[in-house]
Amino acid sequence: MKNKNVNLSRFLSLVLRHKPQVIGIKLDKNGWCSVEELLVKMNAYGKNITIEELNKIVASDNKQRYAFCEDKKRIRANQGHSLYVELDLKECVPPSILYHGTVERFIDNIITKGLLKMSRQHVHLSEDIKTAEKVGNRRGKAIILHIEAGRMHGDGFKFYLSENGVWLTDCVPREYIVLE
Ligand code: HQG
Repeated sequence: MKNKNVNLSRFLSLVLRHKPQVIGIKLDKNGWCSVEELLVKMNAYGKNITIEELNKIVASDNKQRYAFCEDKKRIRANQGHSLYVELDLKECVPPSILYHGTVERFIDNIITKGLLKMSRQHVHLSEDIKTAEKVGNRRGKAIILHIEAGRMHGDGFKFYLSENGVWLTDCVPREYIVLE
């Protein structure tokens, strides 16, 4: 059951952040899609899921990746999109230091070009080292970069805090990156 939900959650991430066309749905400009249509199309695609299972995934996802709108008729991913969607992110003042977990093979490039958003809409940063370690460990042995977010903000860079607590920014120039 747990594995089934992990699988479904991964699939939801694909559909709601990257490729809704896989099951033939469209997201609106804010990233929302109809819950009813999502369930029908996922089941038609062979991903058996009930509304109860979807509710459970949304409520228990370890990173709160998904959210329902108020009347629960629509659903979207809170962040992490590669598709362009307007999330109406809250611009916020960041803490003085934020963290980014990456791996050795990217370091030379990061030192040359800074942190870039690559295929996503933003560079993702976290408030704690543990989260950054998890993010980096997805790709190998995590290397943690300390980002001088307070100084960046003072210099005019914008920061956003997603609904699920991920700090987002457009890029991090190399001079704000401290390699530990
Ligand atoms: C790296 C997951 C070379 C960057 C995670 C990262 C996170 C560069 C990769 C969320 C670079 C992009 C985001 C440069 C950045 N040259 N490599 N100039 N600038 N990179 O997946 O931060 O499970 O787009 O270090 O837990 O790894 O999807 O970003 O390694 O929260 O919810 O390029 O995705 O969450 O990879 O992960 P990603 P990320 P979910």
